[in-house]
Amino acid sequence: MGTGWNALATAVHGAAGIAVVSLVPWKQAIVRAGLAKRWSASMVGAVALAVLLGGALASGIVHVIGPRRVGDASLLGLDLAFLSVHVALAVLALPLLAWHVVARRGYLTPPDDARRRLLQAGTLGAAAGAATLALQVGSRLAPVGGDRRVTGSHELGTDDPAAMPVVQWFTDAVPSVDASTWRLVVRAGGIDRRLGHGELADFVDANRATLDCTGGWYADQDWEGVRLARLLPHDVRGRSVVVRSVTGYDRRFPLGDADRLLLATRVGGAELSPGHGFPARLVAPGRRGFWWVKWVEEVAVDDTPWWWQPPFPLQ
Ligand SMILES: Nc1nc2c(c(=O)[nH]1)N[C@H]1C(S)=C(S)[C@@H](COP(=O)(O)O)O[C@H]1N2
Ligand SMILES: [Mo]
Repeated sequence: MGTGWNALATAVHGAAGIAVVSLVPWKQAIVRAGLAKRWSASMVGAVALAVLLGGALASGIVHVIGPRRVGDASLLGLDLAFLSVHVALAVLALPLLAWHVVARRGYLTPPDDARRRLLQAGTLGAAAGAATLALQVGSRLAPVGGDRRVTGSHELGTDDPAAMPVVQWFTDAVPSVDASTWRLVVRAGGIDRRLGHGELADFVDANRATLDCTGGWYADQDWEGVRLARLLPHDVRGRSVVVRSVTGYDRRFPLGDADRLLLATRVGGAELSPGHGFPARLVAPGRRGFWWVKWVEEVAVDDTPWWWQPPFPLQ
């Protein structure tokens, strides 16, 4: 699941980047005329925007074709990969971009020019699409930047969990969980079921799955634990299942996914490390890393639609 959409989203995103780069020669005249004027607040904003976008484009390109990391630095627990720099600069640029567009409204061309504009945009889109395709085919034939997935992520720590990065959302940190007092609570149909670590570790459902972090790396591992569906009553009713960490971090899934979701207690044949989610962490095949809730303490079925949550974890 998701792989087709991921590939499409990655391709569209790449094509948009190429389109922006290819517009630079055309926009140069406008930029030069703008810079010739007296310095104003809006000009400072435009220059800052250009710097941020330039940096975002450069780091995006380096992520695709270049080395994987900016040294070994770690920022707020995130792996400081080129992709993180790319995302950070793009997020910083967003408010400036909105302001720039609003401030320049008066420069927009009159409506009778709309047809020509549309044709230009269409041509640009098609050309950027063709260039992206050529790049993708080209990088298959002559691989640069090493082994990458359709999401653009680089392989790191496959079959070697100790070499796999430990990643938290910047709002979260590795807790120390005492397995002797820890209980998994499963709430469904008005009944709470509690399982201790020993009980949970008895299950041997296995799944080889790819953890693919939006920070730009992925790893294949052999995960072992219990399928969520096995913990729920056979006649369970509800629309979604929410999986919550001892830290409060949670993600909600369609109830129909319970069969594919694995609550893992082991990886690569050994107990999970604290960083990777001890005593139990979710394995959500086909979904990006941020769905793989670590340090799970609660699994609850209710009638909330699964999409009733922020697109990214915010807590
Ligand atoms: N409780 C909790 N689970 C979490 C996160 C988090 O911040 N808190 N981060 C997610 C993200 S973004 C990723 S990529 C994976 C990383 O798993 P790992 O640290 O085992 O490599 O955990 C996910 N599970
Ligand atoms: Mo992630």
